[in-house]
Amino acid sequence: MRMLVGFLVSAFIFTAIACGSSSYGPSSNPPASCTGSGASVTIDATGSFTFSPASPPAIVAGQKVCWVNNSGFAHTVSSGTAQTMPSDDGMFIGGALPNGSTVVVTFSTAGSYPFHCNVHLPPTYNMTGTITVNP
Ligand SMILES: [Cu+2]
Repeated sequence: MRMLVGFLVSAFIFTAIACGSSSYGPSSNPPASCTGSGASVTIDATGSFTFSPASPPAIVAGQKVCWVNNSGFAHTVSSGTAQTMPSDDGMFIGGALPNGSTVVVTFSTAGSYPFHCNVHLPPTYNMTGTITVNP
């Protein structure tokens, strides 16, 4: 029995270490990633209902931003400042960001692009950020 417990602990530790690497077994689902999206900036939609970073370093017109959600919660990437009701000002096309997904947006025109999550709205949440696009 003691050996079995030791084995299980070892197996758990091995599994935990293995999950930290970039290789996954055929039956496991790798977490969503922005790797390979070509994006210059990655923004994490978190389980504490924030975007991280909320205001990433400026990109240049024509570059991409990738939002990734491995939080276990559903989020959205919606254009404009957050309102108390779901809203989207249409300055860019984001969309639903369910757990395990990514949204990649190409920003072709210089400007300041606020974004927010339409699930986690004020006054309860402040799930917002801004993309700055330089010419
Ligand atoms: Cu959200």
